[in-house]
Amino acid sequence: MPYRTFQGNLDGTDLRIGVVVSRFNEFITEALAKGALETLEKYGCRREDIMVVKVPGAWELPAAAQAIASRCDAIVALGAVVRGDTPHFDYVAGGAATGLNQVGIQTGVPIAFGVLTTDNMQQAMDRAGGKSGNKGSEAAEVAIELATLLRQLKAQR
Ligand code: INI
Repeated sequence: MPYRTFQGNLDGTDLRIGVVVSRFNEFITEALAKGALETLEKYGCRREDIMVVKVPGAWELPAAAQAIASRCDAIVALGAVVRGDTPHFDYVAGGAATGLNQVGIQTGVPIAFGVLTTDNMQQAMDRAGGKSGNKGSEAAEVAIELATLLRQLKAQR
């Protein structure tokens, strides 16, 4: 007797995806957004089913995700928090991570965490289309996989 095993896939057709992206460190976050949007389209998401919402900084991402969750099958959250000389980094990065996690759990809409938290700009650039890939693109894949997985699970007894 086989186990009943479930796993999502990368078929983005018919998925409504929200992309919440912060403008702080914009040249990084725009590269993340480009990677995410290209990946969503590559896997079949239609432009009219993709909602892009821009906010000032990573701190504001949870509020934006909360506002659109009921209209999305999954959300991609993108931001770039770069460590400075003050504790501000920890508050902003921690608030974004905790807030997005809470919104995902409370709404049941999966949120892929594509918020970079790095020690410096070079590390951020490396992860926004540089030598370490594009975390926006990876987050978009995760969003599609989770949305398709949850769809399967909801259709099961
Ligand atoms: N927001 C970021 O997205 N990244 C940062 O690196 C950052 N730093 O370093 O301050 C940042 N701050 C702004 C914050 O997200 C809010 O927009 C602001 O505090 C107003 O609520």
